Amino acid sequence: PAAPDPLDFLAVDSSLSAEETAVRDTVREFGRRELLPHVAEWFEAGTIPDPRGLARRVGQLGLFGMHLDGYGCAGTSAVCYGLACRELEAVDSGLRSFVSVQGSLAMAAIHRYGSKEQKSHWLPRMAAGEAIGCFGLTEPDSGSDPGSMRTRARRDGSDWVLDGAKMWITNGSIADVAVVWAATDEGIRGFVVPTDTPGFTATVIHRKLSLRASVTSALSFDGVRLPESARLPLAEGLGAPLSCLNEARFGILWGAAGAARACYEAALDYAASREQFGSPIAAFQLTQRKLADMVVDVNQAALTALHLGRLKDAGACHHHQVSFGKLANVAAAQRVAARARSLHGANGITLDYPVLRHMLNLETVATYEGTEEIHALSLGQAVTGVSAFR
Ligand code: TGC
Ligand code: FAD
Repeated sequence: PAAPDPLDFLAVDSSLSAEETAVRDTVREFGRRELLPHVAEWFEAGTIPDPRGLARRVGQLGLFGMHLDGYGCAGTSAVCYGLACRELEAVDSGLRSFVSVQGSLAMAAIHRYGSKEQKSHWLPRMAAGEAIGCFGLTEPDSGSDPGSMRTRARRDGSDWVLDGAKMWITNGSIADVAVVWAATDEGIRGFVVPTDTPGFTATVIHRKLSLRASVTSALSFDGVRLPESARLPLAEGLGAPLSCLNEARFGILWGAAGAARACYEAALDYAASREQFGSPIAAFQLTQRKLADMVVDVNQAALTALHLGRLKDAGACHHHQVSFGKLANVAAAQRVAARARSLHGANGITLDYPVLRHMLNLETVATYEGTEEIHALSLGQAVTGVSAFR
């Protein structure tokens, strides 16, 4: 057999189909040419400077809601969607978030729970990147326990009136439409809220030290009046937003494999070129141990992602298995990023190298879409049959 390729040690990508390989290569090329040269600057500035231009470009490539069928969406496999997330997050977690919030959260919610009118109105524009969506579940006092939300929608004649606040909402201030989850007398319901509706405000959250190349916002609803046609008719109860989270968590477990790979590749390059004590640092046993640990984590994460992708395409991926992937792959990526950063010495703390940027981003990735504790409890529940959330 041929010697393993250091950049794909277990030859994980050798089992990709021609279509999957094409998606991987297209998104990788897009990332390397159009995003990577700018992303450190965006991270430093704490924003994405032209989100509408970026959205249109991502729309042209067909990446928004690419795993959904109809309404202008590409209808690819879950593995293709995962590969796109992997390649985007190899550039920056914030850019994967930009795509996954739109496709896996806002569009997926409308696609699964929306009326025909809601789907025809929003999905084609969102797929094309002409409209940007966000997803409001978390609140200032309700994060891991979304069932405790205080945002309320009450009926007023044939309308609904929405009051409350959401916090930490990706793309909130640049969105045209917000999918907002609220408590009602009938249980938790979802609403499709155009962001120009009177009473809706979005405020950018500043001073983040993680996921800086991403817009994060606080939303507030002050008597936002909505017609009944704004309610997602098929969404009933907390299970509805949670099922959207499964879609986004699936993208994240692939994305984390991409961030891990990028850190490992940077470390491999640096180890070969940086000399100390008369040798490249790659020649030292302690450096090789770090690289060996990285290559194990990177390849295990890639295998886990591909396996869960195959299960998902077969309609057999349970949400506890998605929790397994999110927990395992984000933790692997955090280990890889930390080792890669240390291997870069002082250079590793700058934006001239990608490692600390990824390491900082991964703090968010380990927190959103269910913290590591929440996914550990999900696995605990799955294997013991006992819920320990409360
Ligand atoms: P619990 O009673 O267990 O569940 C309520 C109902 O939901 C069902 N369910 C799920 N359904 C689908 N997928 C899942 N993952 C599900 N988890 C639970 C469950 O079976 C039940 O159904 P039914 O029919 O019996 O009513 O609910 P709980 O209140 O005990 O909470 C469970 C818990 C803690 C797992 C859940 O609330 C949770 O996942 N918490 C974490 C919250 C979270 O992940 N928030 C993410 C916000 S969005 C975000 O972060 C976007 S970042 C995006 C980016 O930039 O990329
Ligand atoms: P808390 O729930 O207050 O948790 C604090 C700590 O307590 C954590 O360590 C947690 O694991 C632990 N904890 C909580 N419950 C338990 C328990 N039962 N057992 C053990 N430990 C527990 N949300 C959205 O709705 N939409 C978005 O687009 C979005 N984008 C985000 C972007 C960024 C950059 C960030 C940072 C967050 C985003 N979020 C978004 C919010 C994210 O989903 C929440 O931050 C996350 O769910 C955790 O909630 P919390 O921050 O309130 O922490």
